Amino acid sequence: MAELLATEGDITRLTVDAIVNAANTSLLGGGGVDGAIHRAAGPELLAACEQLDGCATGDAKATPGFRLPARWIFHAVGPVWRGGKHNEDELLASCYRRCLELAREHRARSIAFPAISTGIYGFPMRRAAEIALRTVKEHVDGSGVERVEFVCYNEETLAIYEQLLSAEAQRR
Ligand code: AR6
Repeated sequence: MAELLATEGDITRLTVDAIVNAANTSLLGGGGVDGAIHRAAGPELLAACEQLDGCATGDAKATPGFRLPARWIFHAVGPVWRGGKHNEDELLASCYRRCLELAREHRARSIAFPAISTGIYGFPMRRAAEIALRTVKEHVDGSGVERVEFVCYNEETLAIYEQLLSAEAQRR
């Protein structure tokens, strides 16, 4: 089983094989982590994204990392939270699963995820974190990924991930 850990910080600064972006269906940039990634990666990223023809919700597409320390960016499109009865959980899980598939295709052995959909898209944090951890645990074996980092943008998010990870460690 791969190492799973939670850290606090800015995902754009991480030296990992792949970072995940919380993008929108246009893949042409936005606010939040998407804006930060486009600023840090440089204008070549937008040019690469323009070639991708958008991305469906629940899916993910890869580009190089350009000026980032990370080699790849996997642009995942999470669901907008609409109360929880519009397939949001499944679509969010699908983002994590698709990113692990992209990791296998691109031979990425380390990957860092932000908390997809929990900012501008309004997905409740704890529910999103549970889905993130469960989906990664289900699909990481066989992906070739050895290290998964859940990057938390604030202390509250970190506390949630750490609690879920330690509960998991006790169960094993
Ligand atoms: N590093 C790590 N996490 C971050 C960073 C960062 N630099 N910046 C924000 N976060 P959001 P979404 C956290 O809003 O909810 C964009 O406009 C943030 O605290 O970035 O999926 C896209 O273009 C939150 O926990 O993404 C879409 O239109 C998490 O990242 C839309 O926002 C995700 O917040 C996507 O919304």
